[in-house]
Amino acid sequence: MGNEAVALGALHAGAARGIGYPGTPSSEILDVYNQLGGKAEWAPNEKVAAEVALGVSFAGVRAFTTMKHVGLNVAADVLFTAAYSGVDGALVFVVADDPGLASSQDEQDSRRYAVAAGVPLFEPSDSQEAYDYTRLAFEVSERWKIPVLLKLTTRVCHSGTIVMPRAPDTGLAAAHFVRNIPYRVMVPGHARPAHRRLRQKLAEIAEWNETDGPNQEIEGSRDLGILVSGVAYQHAREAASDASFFKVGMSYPLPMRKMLNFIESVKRAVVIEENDPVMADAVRAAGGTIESAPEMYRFGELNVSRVKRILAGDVTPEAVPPRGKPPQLCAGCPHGITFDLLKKYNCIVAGDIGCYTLAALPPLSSMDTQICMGASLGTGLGLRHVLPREEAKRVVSVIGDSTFVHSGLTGLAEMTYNVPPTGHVLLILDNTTTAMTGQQEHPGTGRLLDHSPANQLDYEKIARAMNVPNVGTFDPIRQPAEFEAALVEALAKDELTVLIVRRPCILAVARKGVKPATTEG
Ligand SMILES: Cc1ncc(C[n+]2csc(CCOP(=O)(O)OP(=O)(O)O)c2C)c(N)n1
Ligand code: SF4
Repeated sequence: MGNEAVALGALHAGAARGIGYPGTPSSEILDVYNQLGGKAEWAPNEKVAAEVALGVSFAGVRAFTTMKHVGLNVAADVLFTAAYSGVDGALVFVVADDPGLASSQDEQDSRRYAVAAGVPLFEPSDSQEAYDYTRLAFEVSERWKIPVLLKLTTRVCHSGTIVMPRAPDTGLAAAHFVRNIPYRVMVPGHARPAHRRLRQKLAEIAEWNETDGPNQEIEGSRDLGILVSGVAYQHAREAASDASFFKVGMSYPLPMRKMLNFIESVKRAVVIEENDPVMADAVRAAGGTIESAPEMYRFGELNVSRVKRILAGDVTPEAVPPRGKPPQLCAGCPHGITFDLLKKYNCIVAGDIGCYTLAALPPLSSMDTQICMGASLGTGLGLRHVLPREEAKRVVSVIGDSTFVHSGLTGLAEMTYNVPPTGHVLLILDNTTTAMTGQQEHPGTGRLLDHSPANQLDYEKIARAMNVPNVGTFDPIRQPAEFEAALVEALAKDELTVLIVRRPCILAVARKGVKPATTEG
């Protein structure tokens, strides 16, 4: 599997540590890396993960960080300035995009981040390349002292092809600290020259990509030439096996001279790329002429038949795939009880991301907003601030435990700082795991990535330390009446209330060998 290949590649590249935050389709990488003997850890969120990885690289050794595409939004602050500071060992951002939104709130294209931040980006098209490009990403990062993006997509992460590994890297430097204040303290006076250094590095890397980059020309008929990257290559090869191909392995900085030569060498040139027209725009900006997919193919994943349609210029409506069974909470999921209650009291629910987001769908239909991780606090407070009193009093923010640790803590600080006139009610749904992405640990579970014991955050103490006047913890299955009474009381008050709704996810309990810290009996 592509994700396993990345883990093996990182291990063979001698990475000292892999740090990430789970998110489909990237989540397996760190677990596999840990099973292979690598040092892996979950961070509270992607920004922290990227910062820890940057710190590891500042010690002169190799580090990588894993996340899904929206995680890069959270880590972007680190990425942009780390591009200026540079790294000392190596730093690879492994980012998994989700074209078609199999399990995400948007289908952004991470290649745009490489252009915006000014960092090299590799795009594997199968497991072998996932392995090879992981190794190459560490090498490029170390050679030019620059963070490197490795962009995966769902099909690359979760499909399997045979991988031939290479001998692991040896003779890597041990961790050590060398003071270098002008390069690592990004105040304006240091950042201005750092920006110039970054552009110089990118110019050099662009030249390297022209001559030595992992780009491949596949000879075929000169009647049709296809410029392609990532998994789109697999679909295009099958859709037009006679064509010539120029397959881009490093998509930023692009090997533009080679691309233009290829385009000029064929009668008809078409770019096939998933999601955004990144290469199409770049070719045209460089003066090249190339056909690209009509706008309708920008949405969703490509496949062989869609590529055939693009090549045929077919813009008739596509067949709508049969609707699958809508996802639902597991039977007996503890989240169900909470949303039954919120529905009963006609609450306006500012929701968040996790299994509990399924409460937005019928039959519960009892979540009103969901934007990004942690947004339940801010959006709920915004509604409370301006809605007429009777409506404002019905607003409740609901967040899962992993999401609360990821990005709810600052929202809670906002709740206690800019207090709405009607107060506010926050429910933390503590099922003692990150259920949605496959039961990963986090700082609130009291266990590390390998499930060994660790410090456990205490949400009650956190809320009290932030001066929330009403705080309580309830087991919705063992204490349904008490939980309901506390919710009713909280909705009636013009005060701040945090209720921790604690009941382990039934799948986490069932998982062999792992006993949730708060499971009773
Ligand atoms: C920035 C970002 N990172 C990762 C994800 C993937 N993701 C979605 S929900 C979630 C956490 C779910 O855990 P929790 O809040 O505890 O709810 P549960 O699924 O356990 O009910 C994660 C990691 C995401 N959507 N956005
Ligand atoms: S995996 Fe756990 S949290 Fe998610 S729906 Fe099932 S029981 Fe609920």
